[in-house]
Amino acid sequence: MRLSSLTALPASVQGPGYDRSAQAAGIVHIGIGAFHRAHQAVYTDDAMGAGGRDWGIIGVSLRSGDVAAQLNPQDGLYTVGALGVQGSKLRLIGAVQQVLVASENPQAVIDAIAAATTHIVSFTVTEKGYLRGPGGMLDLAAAQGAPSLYRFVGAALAARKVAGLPGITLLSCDNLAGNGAALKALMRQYLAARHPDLLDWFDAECRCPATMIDRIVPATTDADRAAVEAMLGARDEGAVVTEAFSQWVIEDDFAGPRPRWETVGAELVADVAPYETAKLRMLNGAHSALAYIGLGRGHEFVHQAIGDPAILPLIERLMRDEAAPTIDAAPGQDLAAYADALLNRFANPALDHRLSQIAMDGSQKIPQRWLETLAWHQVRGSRCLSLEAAIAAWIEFLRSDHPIDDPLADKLREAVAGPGAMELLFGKNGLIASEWRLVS
Ligand code: CS2
Repeated sequence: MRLSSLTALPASVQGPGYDRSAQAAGIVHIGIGAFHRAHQAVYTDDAMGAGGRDWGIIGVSLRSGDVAAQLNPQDGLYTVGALGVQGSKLRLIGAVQQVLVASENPQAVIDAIAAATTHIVSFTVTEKGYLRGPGGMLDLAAAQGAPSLYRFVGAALAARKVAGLPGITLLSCDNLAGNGAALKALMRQYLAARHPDLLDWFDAECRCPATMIDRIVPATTDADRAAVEAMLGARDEGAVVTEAFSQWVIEDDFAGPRPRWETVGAELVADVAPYETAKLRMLNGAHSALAYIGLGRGHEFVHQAIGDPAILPLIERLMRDEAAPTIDAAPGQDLAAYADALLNRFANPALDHRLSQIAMDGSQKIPQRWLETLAWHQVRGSRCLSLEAAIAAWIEFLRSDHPIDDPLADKLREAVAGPGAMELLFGKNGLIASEWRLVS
């Protein structure tokens, strides 16, 4: 039996605390993967449970029809399993109303963003989804080509302006440094090329707040779906599993109404930068190092790599001695405690988080995770032995027979094939743009 036919939930499973059928959609989310379903959709579900109205989510997949096929037959419903050392907890999320596939029905996506009831368009399109080329500038050819977030948002903004509707908030929930400002700059480059008449309206009416989003969400496996089925008594093709921990820090700068996420655990702040920088350089920086060093030592999961006595001290050093000193902490932000908490989360044996999932798209992740830390130390003349080991492990990984899933895969393979790999990757005209430069 499919989840949608379930007439009553088991007592242990919490369901939506509001009338789903009475909610309009206020949010369009582009990139409705497991991460969104386990993170922002849960906060939004909670916000509606706490009395917020009309914050239903229309999910969009840019290319693949997989999530639509999982969720639409279930009326958008799915479960989130929080796996902790103390056991797991399942809940049913009702915030997602439907999933559109942009490559199949582009106009529906534009209409959803242009609807008067929509106030927020949020994004988890991963680092490469922003289509940044050299120097972090928009790759305009890619942005105008096959389904890109820019095309849909650009067309919808034009429709909103013509209809005399207010602007909207574009909320990046990806692991980019300064994600709000980055999205704004990229969107402006697109508009300048395709809809120059919208630029002033965009600047005046729209907002792009920065966010720090955090929850570790491994790709769902068949075994996870079977375990959920046993607990739920029904088949949930859209199930996601995650850790108990969740954090969301959001810059409080919205164009119009927003859910009261701050009443359900999110932090709305004036400046996200210290949290975002700490997360990128400590959590994600450690993650990428664990991935390449761990895979090189034959591990499969994060909890195995962090449990390797040859790796743990490197990761401790990376977080505490290399990354933490580069962060201008906010009042009350305790980076030593943050590192302790991260080590515990990485060690969670209930969460089979694949190193190969993190190893994907290294070219898009490494600048903000490692190279900003290295640049900070470079100008001060200090070394980063752990990050140097991590870079060496990445190069070894690129040289190994692991499949390389990265938009620059071919160029990376070529760069590391012969001598001078460091120069070709990080030299003056190297493949990876960064403030940090190899000095020979
Ligand atoms: C991970 C992140 O896959 C990766 O590269 O580092 O997805 C990480 O799990 C999340 O950012 C945690 O919030």
